[in-house]
Amino acid sequence: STIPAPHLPRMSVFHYLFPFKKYKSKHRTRFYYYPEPNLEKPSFVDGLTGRFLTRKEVEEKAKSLATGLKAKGIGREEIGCIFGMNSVEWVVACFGVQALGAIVSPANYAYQPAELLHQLKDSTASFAFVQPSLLPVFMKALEADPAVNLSDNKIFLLCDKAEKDTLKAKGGVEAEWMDRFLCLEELYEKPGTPKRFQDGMEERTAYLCYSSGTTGKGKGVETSHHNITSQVQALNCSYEPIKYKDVILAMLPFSHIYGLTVTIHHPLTVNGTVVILPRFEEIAFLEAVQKFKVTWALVVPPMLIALLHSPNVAKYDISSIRGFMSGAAPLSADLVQAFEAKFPHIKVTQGYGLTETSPVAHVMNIEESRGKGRSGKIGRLMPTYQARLVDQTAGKDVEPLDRGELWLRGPSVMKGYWRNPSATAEVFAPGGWYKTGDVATIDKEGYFSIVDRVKELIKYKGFQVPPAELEALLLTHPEVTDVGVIGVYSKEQATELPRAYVVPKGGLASLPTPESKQAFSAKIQEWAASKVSNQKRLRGGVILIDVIPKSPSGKILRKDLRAMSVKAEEE
Ligand code: 4UW
Repeated sequence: STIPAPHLPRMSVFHYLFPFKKYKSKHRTRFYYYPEPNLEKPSFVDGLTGRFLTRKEVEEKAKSLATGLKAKGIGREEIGCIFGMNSVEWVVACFGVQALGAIVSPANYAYQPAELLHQLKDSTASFAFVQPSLLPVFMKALEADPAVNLSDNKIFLLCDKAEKDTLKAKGGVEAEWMDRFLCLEELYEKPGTPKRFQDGMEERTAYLCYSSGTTGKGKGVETSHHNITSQVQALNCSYEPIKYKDVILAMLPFSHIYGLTVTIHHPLTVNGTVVILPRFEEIAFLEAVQKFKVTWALVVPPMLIALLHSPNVAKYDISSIRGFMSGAAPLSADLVQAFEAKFPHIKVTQGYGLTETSPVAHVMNIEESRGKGRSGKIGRLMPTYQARLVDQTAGKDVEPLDRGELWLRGPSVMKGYWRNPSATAEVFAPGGWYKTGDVATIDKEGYFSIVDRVKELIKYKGFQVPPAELEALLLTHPEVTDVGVIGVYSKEQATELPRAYVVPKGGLASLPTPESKQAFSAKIQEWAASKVSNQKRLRGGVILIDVIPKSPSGKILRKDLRAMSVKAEEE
């Protein structure tokens, strides 16, 4: 169990972050802002151009957008997809939807049409914001299925008027799209006063991020307003919180709960400044750190590897950084030590969590970890959370210090999977315990370590890669009879790599020479790469085998495939 967060606000995400006067006197506590908000301070800065929005501007634009959306006939509780890389506009679109009281379903900008289509259909999105450069993927997704409920007047460009005009001047199909769709600025109308939530409305869904959970394809994770507000409140009461004077770098995708909560919502509660980069790119990162004197960055382990080995770091002044917070994938003690030895002024710590837990459930305090032999551990439980370690087969808690599946309970655990009661029932145990599918241990002092994963998921550089999705795709290839996909760990890259074990049509015998086998593997690898987003590519290779190991009920025995990969490594 754990300490409670002092006060859990029961209000919408929008009112929590941008409280209006009437609300203030009744509910305001010292935890909202730390210290008083300076409405004129840059809140979100474009890390490439330096263009920024103050807190007041974000609020005004969001309210203007909400009125504009309403004028287009979009109502509360409708679902709006945001399909774009991190940008200042992304933040405005997000809070515009929240000010309206509708739901944001953010989509990964790396999606290929089929992946995007799955999310649009499954979430039943009825309006969308699309970055102009992603329109070709977006339009292809729409063309693939006319049943998607998105008409031209409910598709908006995630850009300002100047960018729209530039694209229009270029001509071609882009210019046609610019004529068809409105951009954010063209939507703005007189800012209204967002409706206050009545009691219980904070349990409404605010976000639908997509996660495969323990098995199968991506599912919409219903994150309520209360889930998010509880989470940021807990973050402010835990570890070494970010502060007013911090400059926080946001380069992890906003479409993932890690970027969404930790780099948009949390900094707003302390009125920190967020420098936005569309994605992690070494030189852009170093330039932004130097130019904006970044103090704190949210990362995934492969970014630390890239910086550790980069010859470019020495050319920039990165002395402003006080710490990196890593999450979304295992961070090894070796990597932390190597990094801290090379950059002694940077403290590296990590958190653990899931889309389903909004996301942070554990976090390591830097002072408790440095030089105390605890690097590699995920830290203690966050305020508001309760945890159990459970023996799956016996169905009861493990003995102290033994390993067990991590079960979590608390106000930031999702409501469930969107319109998917059977998947929801599968991951919740009686008493409201959420079964994470990760195996953990806890030491005598209360520090947790993740030691294994019992669910199907593969993580490539922090991104989810659902094996079932790749398997379903590969089975559609005419020369593939059967397939099983697993993740293989690469220490050099500090990430898992998706690997497919494939049974070729006609069996292994149909490819008698090593060259023919190699050519077949390469063909499958390339074919898959053309169909999926970058992170799902089969970077761990395509291995040809005669039969995929399966249980009597026909379930792929991934542990046998994993054993095969370990054996091959040893040879
Ligand atoms: N060590 C080992 C870790 C770790 C980990 C996650 O895509 P999702 O659903 O969600 C995330 C959440 C990222 C995140 C969590 C906590 C945190 O503090 C933070 O910011 C610092 C970011 O990625 O994937 C969930 C799965 O990812 C694995 C684990 O298997 C989990 O079930 N995972 N963090 N530190 N594994």
